[in-house]
Amino acid sequence: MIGFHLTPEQEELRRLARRFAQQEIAPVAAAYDRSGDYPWEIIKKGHEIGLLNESIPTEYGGGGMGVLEACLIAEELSAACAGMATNFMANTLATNPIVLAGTPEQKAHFLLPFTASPQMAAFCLTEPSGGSDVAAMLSTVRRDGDTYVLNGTKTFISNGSVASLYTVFATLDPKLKHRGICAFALPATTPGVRAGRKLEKMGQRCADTAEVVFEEVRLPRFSLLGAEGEGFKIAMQTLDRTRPLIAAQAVGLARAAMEAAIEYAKHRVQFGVPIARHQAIQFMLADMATDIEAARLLAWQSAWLADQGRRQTRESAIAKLFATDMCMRVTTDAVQIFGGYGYMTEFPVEKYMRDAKLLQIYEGTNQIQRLVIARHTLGE
Ligand code: COS
Repeated sequence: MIGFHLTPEQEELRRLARRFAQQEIAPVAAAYDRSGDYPWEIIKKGHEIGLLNESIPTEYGGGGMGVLEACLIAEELSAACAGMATNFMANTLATNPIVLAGTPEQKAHFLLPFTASPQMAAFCLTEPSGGSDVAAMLSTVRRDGDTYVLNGTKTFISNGSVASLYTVFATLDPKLKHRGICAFALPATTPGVRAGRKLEKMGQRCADTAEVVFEEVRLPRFSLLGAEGEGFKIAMQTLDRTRPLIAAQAVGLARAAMEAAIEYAKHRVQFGVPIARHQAIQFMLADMATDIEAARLLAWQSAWLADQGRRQTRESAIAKLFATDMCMRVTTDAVQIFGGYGYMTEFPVEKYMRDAKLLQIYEGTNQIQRLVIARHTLGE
């Protein structure tokens, strides 16, 4: 039996997230977009009501929620501001390797103090030389007695300059390819760790994106997540669980763009009638509504599979690909429906379009998603 209804708890969570997003985030989204400031006030409130760290088990101070619940939150936050949502979601991305691969002692050590107050974590995978070919990373780690020594530069790191906790990937030897990669958890205060300048972006401007540099960073063995050489799989398993959230984010952002377009089309008069009466506009709105529904179902399906403990690499890639390409189309069409006004910064839709572009790029470009889907489709 297939059911598409949410449980009363999930409905309540959705209402909570929607209320928070519409009351606290939406009114300040444009101002944060202009200033590019990091929205600590919003993060603090989100932490207070349990919308941060939702995926961390309750015994470590988190919300103990599944991927589906995380999708519900992501959709609602993104409908108010995709950049703010990215800050929340990057925190989930970064803490997932600890949740997935940490021992109970590591989880208690890294997560308990972290969840006790509003703090952020960052997932340090991408490097200046590349983000798609993870196995080719250049950051290195070497054993030195009872310690590891980490060196390398990571870039485009969400929450990079504001995080107090990092999960970092580095290789024992680049020649080992994916089998040499190790995953570590470490506090940002570890000597040798330096967050670089915040990078200026086209959209999602209040989302922190920065370079993080590791210079002779000495770590105890306790920092290693999983076994040596398991880092690649930990990163992939993490992304399998977070790509549905990006799909849900795309649904929320597209929904906001469609709602703005509907409102505008009902009031903008051309040729003597509101433009919503013209079939050209109606068909655009119909396509938006259809695509949004389809994308949400894909996001929920991949999230549901993850919550069943099933491997859903293919499904999460499909959801991420379809939903984020959909979001780019919908936000672009929303600007089109607004016409000249849509291109002006005093209306919200140009921000939606700028914010949408990043969704096709981060957490694996959509070309990488196609590659993953093709390999699974070909049975490789
Ligand atoms: N779950 C578990 N294991 C996985 C996996 C997954 N999702 N994906 C791959 N693996 C395993 C494979 O089974 C293989 O295992 P064996 O060593 O036992 O053979 C190993 O990992 C290597 O896999 P593969 O050969 O597919 O690796 P590739 O180097 O070809 O890379 C892609 C695979 C391209 C899919 C990967 O590098 C990727 O996802 N890149 C994008 C990364 C990304 O999203 N970056 C954004 C940064 S985060 S904002």
